[in-house]
Amino acid sequence: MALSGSGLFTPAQSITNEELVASFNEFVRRHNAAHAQAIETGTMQPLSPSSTEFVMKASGIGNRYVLDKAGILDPDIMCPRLPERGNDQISILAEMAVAAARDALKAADRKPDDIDGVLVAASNMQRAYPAMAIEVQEALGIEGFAFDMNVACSSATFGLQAAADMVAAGNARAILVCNPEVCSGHLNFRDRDSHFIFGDVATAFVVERADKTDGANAWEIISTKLKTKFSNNIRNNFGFLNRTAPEGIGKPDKLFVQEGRKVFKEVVPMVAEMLVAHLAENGVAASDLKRLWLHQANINMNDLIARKVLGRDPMPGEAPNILAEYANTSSAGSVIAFHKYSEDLKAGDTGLLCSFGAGYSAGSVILKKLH
Ligand code: CO8
Repeated sequence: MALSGSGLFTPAQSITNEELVASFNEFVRRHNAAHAQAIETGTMQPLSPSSTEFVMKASGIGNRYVLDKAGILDPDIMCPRLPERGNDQISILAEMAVAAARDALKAADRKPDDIDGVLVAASNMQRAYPAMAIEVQEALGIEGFAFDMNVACSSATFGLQAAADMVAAGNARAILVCNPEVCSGHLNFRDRDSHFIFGDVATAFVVERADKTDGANAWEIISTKLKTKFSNNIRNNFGFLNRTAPEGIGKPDKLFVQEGRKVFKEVVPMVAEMLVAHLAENGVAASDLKRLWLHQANINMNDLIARKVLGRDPMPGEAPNILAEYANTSSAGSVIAFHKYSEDLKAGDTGLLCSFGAGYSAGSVILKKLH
């Protein structure tokens, strides 16, 4: 099996740390002013400001692309404003997925006629049904089947394995996997601990038989390994049952919530052990790896995982990081790193694509460049 071409859609608007922190701090100033009396009498704690130095140092994030900058930065709104579209118009998630998919199809030198299945694998779907994947399938004019799947930040690697298995079983000649992530739609921009973490983007890739690839940057899928282990440390309780308990509607737990420190401490060893074991099972030595396309959540986390896998500090460019420009883009992060930093490698070179996140979930994919 092979990953025979990848694609990327990057929104036109972006927000720097300076802009985001200025908006957050204005919200804090207004909030504390409005509750000055309660704060004065000690019945309410004042909110603390955010800082660009903290954000860069703690996460490596300097910027994020978003679908709507104005709504996010308005201290009265602090949420993207994406007007509802009629049912006769393509939905936002499908539109982003289609843009990335066209790029991936071109890279794989494939036409919609060559594809038998579409997966939209992402952290959040914008509606329950019909599946976004079927909308993408329709927009691209693809025959066959399509479905959505959600494994949070690991959606792309889980989607890759699902696609590879279906192609290997002979159920499809080729499958298009799309990862549209509107993280700004479910990020709490009023939460100091996490307001800076996420950005919007879409990636896509084509999976087909290795002996059928025509793409100029095609990679054989040597092996995939997936793991999940239940944890409440990254959670979002938004869902269709919310209206059955109206007292909870609009509460912070209906957006992204995490215990960042615990995630860091628990996920680094889990992922590092999994990657090391996966490489050993496939007889791949760390010294054989030309590149690590790690999940892009936090620079310190990535440096630690790269060090544990390689047994030394990564050399510049060896474990490329896109956090400074894109922030955490959930399932799309490691695919962006792959998309931007894989073409320069030679046929026969080996690389490791990896994801981790809510669930917990983690995915590892060993790739070898075909041509
Ligand atoms: N500005 C200034 N100071 C701050 C800020 C801020 N914005 N936030 C916190 N601080 C302060 C804290 O109050 C604390 O102060 P003190 O020491 O006085 O108590 C100090 O800074 C240190 O705080 P932390 O210990 O929380 O800081 P860390 O160094 O741990 O960094 C991170 C926080 C960046 C969140 C870090 O813990 C991290 O990145 N952890 C891993 C997170 C991760 O990988 N999560 C994966 C989630 S993604 C996923 O699975 C997909 C979900 C679906 C997508 C959802 C889209 C919205």
